[in-house]
Amino acid sequence: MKQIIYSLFLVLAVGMNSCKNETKKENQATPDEATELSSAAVVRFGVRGNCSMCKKTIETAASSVEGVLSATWDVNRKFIEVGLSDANADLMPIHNAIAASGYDTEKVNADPSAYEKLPLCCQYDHSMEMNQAEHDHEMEAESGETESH
Ligand SMILES: [Cu+2]
Repeated sequence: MKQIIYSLFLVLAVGMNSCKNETKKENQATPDEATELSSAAVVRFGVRGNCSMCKKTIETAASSVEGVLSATWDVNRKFIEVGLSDANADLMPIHNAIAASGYDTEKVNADPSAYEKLPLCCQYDHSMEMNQAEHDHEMEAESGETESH
């Protein structure tokens, strides 16, 4: 239990320190809210990034694509959930828009010059795992525990 609490704290602390000039989180739609739209399809795919500034850039890029109703990027697990007006819509324009803004997706690598222009704190690791499972952070904490009696 302690480990889980510790790792949650660690994730929060890392997230808060990663960008000093990050803007306040606003209009955060949860995945649950998005799936309640009965006429819309929601798709999920991996996108790399670091912080809430990245989140804003990624979501703005995805939202600029026609047919995208909502876009919510998960900072901890590195994926985006995109609400589509048409369930059969081609996803490549969304991948391309995100890549053009400087971020790697599962299918398209970031435009290198856009990546270079990102704030230093947003220049994420290109080997970062995308679409992470929820329990991954628990495992990281295990190695850091040095308890003695
Ligand atoms: Cu960032």
